[in-house]
Amino acid sequence: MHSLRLISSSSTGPIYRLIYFNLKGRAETSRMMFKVAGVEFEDFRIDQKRWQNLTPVVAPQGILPVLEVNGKKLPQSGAINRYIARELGFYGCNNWEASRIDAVVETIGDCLHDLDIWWMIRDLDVRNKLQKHHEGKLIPKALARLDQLLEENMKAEDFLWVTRFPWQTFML
Ligand SMILES: N[C@@H](CCC(=O)N[C@@H](CS)C(=O)NCC(=O)O)C(=O)O
Repeated sequence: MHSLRLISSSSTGPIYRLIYFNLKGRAETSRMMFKVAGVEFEDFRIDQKRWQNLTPVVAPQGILPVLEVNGKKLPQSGAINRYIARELGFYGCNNWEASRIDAVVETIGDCLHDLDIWWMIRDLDVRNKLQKHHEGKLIPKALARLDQLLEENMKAEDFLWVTRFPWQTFML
């Protein structure tokens, strides 16, 4: 078993450990935020073969990612990303900006949800048909909505985020 070493972001800052599989998947946005902000965290990657044995210890809910902050556990990638974004300054400058960022994140989420469904289908015929539908309709529509939101955000005069990445950037 890996030693559960703790790394501090500074002598006084919180101790972060991000636990996930050795994949980008649902943890890469969080990893990128830590890296770009220059905040140390333990990038704890679990070998999928050993996952069943480790589950109760590292992930009481049986799913990853889990973020530990000073030993306290937070599940759900959306909650983890928002927590890190707020802590490290990637969530706009006010409630309006945060909500505009959320709108982009949710639009990306719609797309990922469709891809998740496609990915789960094992029947190749059904999968290919769905892929055509996704490529022809769903994804272009979602991307058009995304473009529209991003353009509006960039034009908005009251938007101060040009000085700091919004966390949606790390999902794109
Ligand atoms: N909504 C959750 C979904 C988490 C999830 O499904 N994680 C998968 C890996 S991507 C998992 O832990 N699977 C292990 C298992 O089901 O045994 C999130 O976004 O964190």
